[in-house]
Amino acid sequence: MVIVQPHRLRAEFAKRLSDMYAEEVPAYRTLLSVTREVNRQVRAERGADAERFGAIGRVGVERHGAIRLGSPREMADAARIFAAMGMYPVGFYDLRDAATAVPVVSTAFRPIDQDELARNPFRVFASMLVPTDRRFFNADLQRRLINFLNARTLFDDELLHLADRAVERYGLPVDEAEQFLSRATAVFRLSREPVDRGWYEELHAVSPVAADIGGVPSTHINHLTPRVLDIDVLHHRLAAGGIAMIDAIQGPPRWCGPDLLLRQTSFRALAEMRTFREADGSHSEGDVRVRFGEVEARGIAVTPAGRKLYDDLTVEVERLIGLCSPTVTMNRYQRSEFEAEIWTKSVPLTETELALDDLAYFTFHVDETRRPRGQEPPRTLRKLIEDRWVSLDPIVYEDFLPKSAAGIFQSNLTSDTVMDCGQRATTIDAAWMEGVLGTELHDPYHLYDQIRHCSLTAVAHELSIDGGLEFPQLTQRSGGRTACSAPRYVN
Ligand code: OOG
Ligand code: NI
Repeated sequence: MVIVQPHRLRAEFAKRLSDMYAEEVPAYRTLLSVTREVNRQVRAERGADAERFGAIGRVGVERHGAIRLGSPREMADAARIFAAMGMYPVGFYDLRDAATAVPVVSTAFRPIDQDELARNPFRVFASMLVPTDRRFFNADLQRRLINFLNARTLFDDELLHLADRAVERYGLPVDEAEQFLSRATAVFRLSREPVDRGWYEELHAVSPVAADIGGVPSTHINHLTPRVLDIDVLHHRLAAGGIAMIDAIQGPPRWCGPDLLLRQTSFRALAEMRTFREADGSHSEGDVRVRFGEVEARGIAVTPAGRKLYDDLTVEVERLIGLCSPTVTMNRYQRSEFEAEIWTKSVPLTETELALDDLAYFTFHVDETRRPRGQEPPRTLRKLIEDRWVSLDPIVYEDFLPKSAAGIFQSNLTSDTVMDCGQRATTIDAAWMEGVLGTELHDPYHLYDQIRHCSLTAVAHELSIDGGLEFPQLTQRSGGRTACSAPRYVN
């Protein structure tokens, strides 16, 4: 019997969602075609270098989606659906504490093995509303919101059952795969069901995101994000083409050193018609602006030290810009030039230096052309790099940035979240989220560290460095490291 394996389910699901979203939001189609054009151009200009952060085949189909759920049960159900497609929760993002607070906590479902990422890296940023957070919702609203959310079913039993079967059998027979994919895609289609005006507006007054999640009886894909090789060119081209872009590119600045982490930008949410049910039972049409288009450029994953440097620089740039204002006001271009200047002074300018300072993640391999002959190999990674025994390849950042995520949420809302800062936050952390999901919540640093570790184990083996090679490592969580293995299965 032909079994459709998880990576094929994932690729097909991503494609179906993308086709559906392009039908629902025509501007997304424009975004895709401009993205393709820019990628083609960058490839023609930079040749093989354009593929340093991923083969063009991967980058061309690469998307992330964003979904917003209401309750622990919905989150746990989503985890089952994504597990069927080889997507596992990675990272914990608390957007309630961001400068632009949003009443959600999030994780990202994504493939975690390198071979799986290479096959199809589709990932989904999944946010969950926190109705128990008193800073946003008073006791009465919390109770009614939870009742509303508990009364709805986003993922039906048949879909969940198919998902569990796919996990057990590592895929599904063709007919069941079809069932699974069409049901899973349908969950995220924009519903035409009337929305209760009073309820929606009551939540909207607290937070537009709360209304988008808890004000309607179903869910929908919020946005899908293609990956572009030059985000500055793309931003410029879309803006010049009359698409209302948000001003900023979120994340690191454009600068002369290696691309790090993630840079994102989006076009403003578009008005979509929805039917509302009024208090007297009559129906009326209205505009809702919640869904938008986003695009992203991915760079190298950073180590905890690299991340601290990034976070510190972000704060420092804000501080310096704050010091200059209001005497000097900078436009977007001046601001990003200023930021790039600070980066150039503070961040190593080459991949090799980033590796030597343990600021970013790479895989290493013995460089047969440059490796010194007739010498004993050194025992430290530093010496192996300095003496050119090994060359390095960047490990791509596969995750998200909470500040950018909060910025993306907020930049697309028409009003602010109302918070009562006198109230205490409910304590919700990664361990809590892991309990909700009922499955391991992976730490992104450990995933990157493991990829680096495996490549260095292979280097040590190849160079017969007995007794091991010295290189930076994270301290392991309980449960330990999984073995470095070849791909678990073949196409
Ligand atoms: C999610 C916003 C975060 C990103 O790319 O950082 C996000 C949302 O709007 O639901 O998608
Ligand atoms: Ni996004």
